[in-house]
Amino acid sequence: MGVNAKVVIIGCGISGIAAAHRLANAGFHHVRILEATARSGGRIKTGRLGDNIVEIGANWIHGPSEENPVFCLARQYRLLDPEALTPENQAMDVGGHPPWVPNIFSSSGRKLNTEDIYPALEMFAELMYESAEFESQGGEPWACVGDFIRSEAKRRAAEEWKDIDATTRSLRLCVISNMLKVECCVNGSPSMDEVGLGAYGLYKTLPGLDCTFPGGYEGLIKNLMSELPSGLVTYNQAVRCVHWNNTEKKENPVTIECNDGERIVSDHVIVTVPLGYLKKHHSALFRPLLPLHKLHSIQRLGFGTNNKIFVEFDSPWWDADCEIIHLVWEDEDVMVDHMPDVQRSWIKKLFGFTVLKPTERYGHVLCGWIAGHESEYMETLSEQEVTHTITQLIHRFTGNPTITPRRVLRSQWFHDPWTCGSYSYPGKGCSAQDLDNMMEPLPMKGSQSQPLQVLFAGEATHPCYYSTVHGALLTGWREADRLISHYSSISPSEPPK
Ligand code: 6YU
Repeated sequence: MGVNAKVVIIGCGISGIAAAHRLANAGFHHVRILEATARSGGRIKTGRLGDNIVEIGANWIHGPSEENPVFCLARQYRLLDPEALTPENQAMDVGGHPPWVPNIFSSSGRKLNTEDIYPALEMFAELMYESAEFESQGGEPWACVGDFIRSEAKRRAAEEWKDIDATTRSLRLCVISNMLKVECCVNGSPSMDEVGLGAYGLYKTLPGLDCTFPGGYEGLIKNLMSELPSGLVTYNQAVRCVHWNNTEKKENPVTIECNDGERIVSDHVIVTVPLGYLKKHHSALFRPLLPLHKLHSIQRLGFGTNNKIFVEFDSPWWDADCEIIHLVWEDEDVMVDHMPDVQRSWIKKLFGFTVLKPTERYGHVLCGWIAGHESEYMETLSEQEVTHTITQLIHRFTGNPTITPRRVLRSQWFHDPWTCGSYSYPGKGCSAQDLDNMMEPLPMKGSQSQPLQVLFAGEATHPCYYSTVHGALLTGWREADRLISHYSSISPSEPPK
């Protein structure tokens, strides 16, 4: 019967593709993906800036080593550079923070001496490490990571840097502000004040030094798609409503209503829409509505915006070995990571740039990173306004008014109607239970109705790898396996449909 069950998957991102792949390989003949847009990949999206490939969405394989299925697939499809495949690369355990060589500029147009501010970077790394420990200790002396970092940094600075001159001490606190903005990008949160301290440690890292796809992340999608039966995906087919638990229907208890009015009946639906979309549309997307505990978890989990601004130059203004550029505002020793006046000061939220390497492949291209409401506001500006503001910023921090970007390209994830932001983070008051609730299929256990009508996959449903491609992929496999084992446990005498 399993192979005859009708399964509809909503969304053709990596989790939807992974679920379809697994089901098709297990012999399920009636699998369909409905995708709102004209393309596969969702938040894996490779674009172009002039002659260069750039990643509009996911950038790295986080923790490329044997336990990471994205790494294993990329290796199988021969999509990686030789360095990424070396045992040394796979064994490197950097705890999610690669040791990049920095250049640090300040708002008064100086390049800072890394040695002077190194103690601030070290203190920040310690505090982030400690933030992750509260989860296992079961206690939360502060409600959010931001409060913990600020109050501890203030206390430790007074104690440990008491003999340092006031200007350097203040500058180090400004560096902590900058690092909080980096963390907003890493976490996809508007501010570290929104990230729950008790749940921060739920995220787990894998060993391996983060690597990129030289030919673009979308190569992974293309390879996986080429192994699916043709015609399995219907593009430009947005789903409006999932009608489930129709107790009058013994067969195909789920009806999927599309935006164009088409109604598709099925036994199971795997919902992979992003958490941002779910937050906004859950009340229209499900009939009957989702159970309350699931709704509360959807609300408690955070989903924020992290955007990139690619900037190409004729020649570099950073050091040859530089991998990351930090822009430190000298008026931020109060350790702020969000701007009270977003319209006037949105650019202050951009923490800096990563350098696209190797230069022989990319030329002189930087990727600026900006998270939060400031990032969402940036999306509303014209490309010219963004270019102008970025140019002014670089002039101010380098003290060189002649630097001119050749080309600029930015992502706009918040205004993407099918994503509504970038990725999820554990909000204040979140716990492991919320992630369990996210992945729980419907109807709930104990119900008399046909089981596993609505299943949930997607990055925001992974208990410890949320916000990543490998997390999303694993959730697709998980939900496919749930169906496969459901049918393999049903006795063969069960009447076929
Ligand atoms: C990673 C990285 N990375 C940067 C940026 C972004 C993300 N991620 P999808 O959205 O893909 O698919 C859903 C589909 O559903 C989609 O196609 C829709 O069109 C469709 N849909 C929606 N509504 C529909 C409807 N009604 N009907 C039909 N279809 C509908 N991950 O591993 N490495 O470098 C980055 C990054 C700018 C935006 C990332 C990264 C996140 C991944 O991209 C993302 O998780 C997956 O692609 C999601 O796949 P999916 O299938 O779930 O959804 C310490 C600590 C702290 C914790 N965080 C640390 C981790 C850091 C995360 N880092 C990210 C960083 C970057 C730079």
